[in-house]
Amino acid sequence: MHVLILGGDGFCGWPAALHLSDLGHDVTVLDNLSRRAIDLELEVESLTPIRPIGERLRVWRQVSGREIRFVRLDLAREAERLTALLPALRPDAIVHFAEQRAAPYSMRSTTSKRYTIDNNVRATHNLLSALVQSGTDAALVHLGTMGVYGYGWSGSAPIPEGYLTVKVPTPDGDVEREILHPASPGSVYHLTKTLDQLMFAFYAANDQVRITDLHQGIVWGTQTPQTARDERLVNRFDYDGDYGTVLNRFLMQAAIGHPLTVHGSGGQTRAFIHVRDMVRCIEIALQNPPAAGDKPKVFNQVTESHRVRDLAKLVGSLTGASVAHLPNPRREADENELNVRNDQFLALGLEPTTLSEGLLEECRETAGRYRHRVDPTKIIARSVWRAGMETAEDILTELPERTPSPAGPMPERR
Ligand code: NAD
Ligand code: USQ
Repeated sequence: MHVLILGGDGFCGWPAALHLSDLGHDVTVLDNLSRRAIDLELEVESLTPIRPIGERLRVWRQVSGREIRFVRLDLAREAERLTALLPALRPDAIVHFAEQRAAPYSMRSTTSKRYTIDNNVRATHNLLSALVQSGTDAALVHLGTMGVYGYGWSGSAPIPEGYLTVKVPTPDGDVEREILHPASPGSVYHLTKTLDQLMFAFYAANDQVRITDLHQGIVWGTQTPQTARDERLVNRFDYDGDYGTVLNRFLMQAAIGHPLTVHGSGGQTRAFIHVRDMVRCIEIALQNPPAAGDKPKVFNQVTESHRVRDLAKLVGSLTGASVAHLPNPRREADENELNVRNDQFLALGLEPTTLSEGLLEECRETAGRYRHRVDPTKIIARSVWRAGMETAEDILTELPERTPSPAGPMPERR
């Protein structure tokens, strides 16, 4: 298959591109490198020393003998170029990772709210309209989010995969209908994913575009067998208050001797998936596209759910890290249940990597190995959901000289 990976320089897109290339698919990566630009804006760097995209692709050719092409294009702003590119590339499938994906960044300022809406909504719509206009019959796999369902909307009822069967009262009695699960976004970022869903429903019905939407949980871990083949292929690891996600942040915090930053009570329950399982899910989704004319196929791309405070307890028990309960900069339920159906991926052969298998390895191999690259002043989350909400002060402003860690002594500071 020729697979076009949109956002293929990012945390999920890069390992997915290498995984598919390793399987023998012909891969083209498209990216506008905006994520690297946001690092510069926020004055942060990936914990892992990611290499420029040209070097990444050169090294992959050296170690695998396989070519991955690269196109630098802004999906939100270069619709005409995209429309011309698709018939030239003739992809069999497209995987769409290319959106601004951090909820805190999307709430940081009016400018970042507008950027997130403009970037994500236009990118998705430009893609759909370019597929139609160019007559490109490629199966589309999009990365959505568990957050489209909201947290707590259905209490302890299992969250179905995309659609809900409801009874609609009519004068002649109730009729059953299958509807998109009600959307309940918790941030401007999550809002863009709920808007994406409506665009997919429309283009699948009107233009018979074949679409799979993967409602993914929080991805943890860093490396896949392919990104681990050479240090210059290393995947990115975000740890800062905007882009760092909770479990990877806890691992980084444990590695430098920083207390684990639990927001509020830590009763928030979220769904998780390891990066190795994420790439396998992309492979499975590509093998099982819907037929033309079908409604979008939705998979819940998650393997396990945990409360934030339980994750902190687990990481603390493995590493000795202490826990700090900080004011929550987000408006979100303090406690919620989360019961997610993920039957489709399991039935199609996904074998989940559990936290208990992967956590220590991740502490040692990544968070521990690169802990000297942490800037402790970037750890506390300070993007608030409403002006005036309380945030915490820095807990550390300098890295401790030596921190006990499963990875051994601390390397030289940068
Ligand atoms: P990321 O920011 O690391 O990668 C996104 C990539 O898309 C970046 O390389 C960026 O430069 C590129 N991009 C953004 N806008 C673009 C545009 N207009 N044109 C071209 N390229 C553009 O994010 P990620 O963590 O790899 O997430 C990938 C997708 O998966 C996102 O859509 C995200 O919402 C979804 N997702 C991620 C997670 C997670 O935990 N990381 C969880 C659930 C869903
Ligand atoms: N949290 C803490 N301490 C921290 C960081 C986060 O307690 O140091 C809490 C947050 O308040 C929140 C939960 O942990 O309750 C999850 O936060 P997160 O930053 O790990 O994840 P989130 O903002 O939900 O976003 C991430 C990805 C996003 C993806 C989403 C999947 O950045 O792209 O869509 O996970 S999901 O959460 O399932 O919707």
